[in-house]
Amino acid sequence: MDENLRSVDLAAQELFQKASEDNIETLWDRKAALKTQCGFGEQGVCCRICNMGPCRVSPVPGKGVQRGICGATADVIASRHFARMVAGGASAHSDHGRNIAHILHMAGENGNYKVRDEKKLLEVAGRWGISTEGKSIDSLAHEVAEAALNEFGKPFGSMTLPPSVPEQRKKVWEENKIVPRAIDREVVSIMHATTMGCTADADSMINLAMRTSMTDGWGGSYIGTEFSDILFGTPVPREIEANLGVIQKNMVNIVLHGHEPSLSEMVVLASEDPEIKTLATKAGAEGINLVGICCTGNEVTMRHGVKIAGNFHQQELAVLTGAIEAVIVDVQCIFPALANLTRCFHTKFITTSPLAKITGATHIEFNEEHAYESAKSIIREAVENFKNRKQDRVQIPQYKSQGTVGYSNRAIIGQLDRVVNSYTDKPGTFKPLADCLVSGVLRGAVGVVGCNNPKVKSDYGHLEIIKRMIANDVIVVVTGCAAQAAAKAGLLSKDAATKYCGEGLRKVCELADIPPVLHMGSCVDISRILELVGEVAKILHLDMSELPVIGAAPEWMSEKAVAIGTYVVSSGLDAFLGVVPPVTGSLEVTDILTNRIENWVGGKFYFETDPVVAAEKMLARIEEKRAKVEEIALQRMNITKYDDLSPGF
Ligand code: SF4
Ligand code: MSK
Repeated sequence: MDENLRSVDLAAQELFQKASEDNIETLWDRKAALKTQCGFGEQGVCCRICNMGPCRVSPVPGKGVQRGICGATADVIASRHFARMVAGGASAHSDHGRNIAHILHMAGENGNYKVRDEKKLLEVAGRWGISTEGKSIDSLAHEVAEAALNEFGKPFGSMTLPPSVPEQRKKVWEENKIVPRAIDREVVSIMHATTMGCTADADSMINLAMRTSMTDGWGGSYIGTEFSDILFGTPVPREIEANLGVIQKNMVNIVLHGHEPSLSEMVVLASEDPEIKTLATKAGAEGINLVGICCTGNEVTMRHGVKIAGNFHQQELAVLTGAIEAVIVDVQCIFPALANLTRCFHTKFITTSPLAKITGATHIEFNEEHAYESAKSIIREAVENFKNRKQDRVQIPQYKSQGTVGYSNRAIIGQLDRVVNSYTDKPGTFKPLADCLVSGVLRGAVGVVGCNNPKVKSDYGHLEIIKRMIANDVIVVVTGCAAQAAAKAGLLSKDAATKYCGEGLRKVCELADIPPVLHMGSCVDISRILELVGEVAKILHLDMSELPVIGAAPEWMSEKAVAIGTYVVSSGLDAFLGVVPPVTGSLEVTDILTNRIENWVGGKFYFETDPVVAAEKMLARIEEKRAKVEEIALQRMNITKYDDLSPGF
């Protein structure tokens, strides 16, 4: 494939060219080698659940083989596969949340991990119903961590829901029987229900998948975000740079890649250690340059301003610059291909988690009990490797953009407080944002999230959708690799407001001093978006499904995105997928997800591969929801004009 068709990113295009000149394989070559991908798999109608199979059934009703050996139809097979994807994604996010809870449990004044945000700890303790009186910060942290850890295997009752869930939404979940029980229990239930000889009804299967997805967004991911904020600090806006141009020719370059911040936080600290700095100077380097990829990159950029080297599709490209001393990874979204690729250069590929050992990598297990020393020994490997770099093989594309990251909800409220009107009720809420939505200054809000996928041109879908939203006065929030695509394209800069936005959004950005695209963090931080939407809905006395708010994953690839899409829809919002999920071999499952599910929970999936068409549909859907929003809000607040309550912006 022509390099320019693979990615809209000029840095990526330059390195694709280098890879092909040097005969080095990348994901695009492996994609091409697969030739046509399996149509049965792509449509979700190949079942491998028991060893009578695999059974491939026809995606066309009435034509070809209609049932697997046990009699399972395309509807059964596709719905089971979808549910297992949800369970896989929910497990990854929730296990991440659990690990952070364990770290909080070991935090202490004299330990490596400390409580950095006491205010957040007190807030979270309140929401778990834990009394704070007379307790030291450390013992409170342990109690909160224990309460969260008990949520995972809770034997009775249902999951403790955050206070940001509106009452109307809870009722919808109760009516649909999708109030989640314990986090682990729902995942195990899916594995049970999808095993041979259990659920063989698409409606029931999707219903179970919905309940499981809720343990992710409102459970494991929510815990992951809140506890990371307690431990490592709630993000505040900070200026950063993004794209491969952040790699420095004369420095030790270390890529931090993966998801969980427990290791990367310690690496950031260790990189400042005088012993490590001296080692770098002795090795002939001007210093240590940490750069991030994927969600670990998002975590450390939000809290420390670590520069972003790129998103999912740039993990191999960073190595291709020839200037990376080590790629240090924790869990999730890591290409096993990095083992072979790094061998073509001097780069060390260091795995650190027992959950993500990779053949051919150097495994140095991260020991959380001795986190700082452990991080130091990992980073030492990188520094000592500087001398092995072949400077004549170095090619760093000179592309990078500036932007602002770190919009936690507390930070957003902080910005909104700058424009609170004298007689609006009180500062410290999302009310100005709610005002803007009701008045129509902002037409709506869209969360653009998710990965890159070689089935579509890298970053194109993210950027097209984001630009079309902000041009039409729809504010955008971003997480994950979509956030990094936006950062690379300069859309996280405050200047983007003048360059790309409609009049209403531009005014809001000027007054609140924000970019039109707000970086809210990593994939687990979509919980921040849920909290924001829930709180705005509560201010307006609406259900989340009644707000002109939409989620989009234009280039998703991971099971985690399927879990996210499902909890977004279950929370009442539409989810636009730019890559079609493997369910289209079943008309029934496709109909449930893109149509009937709306009657259950108020939101639905759209499968739309053309981002221009997707953007048009999103804007139309926002306007459709808008028509109701003001009327409903006025009615429920028992006033005749929303302006009576507040003039808004
Ligand atoms: Fe085939 Fe049924 Fe076994 Fe699936 S569960 S592999 S459809 S026999
Ligand atoms: S890292 S899940 S490629 S967004 Fe969260 Fe990026 Fe997708 Fe991984």
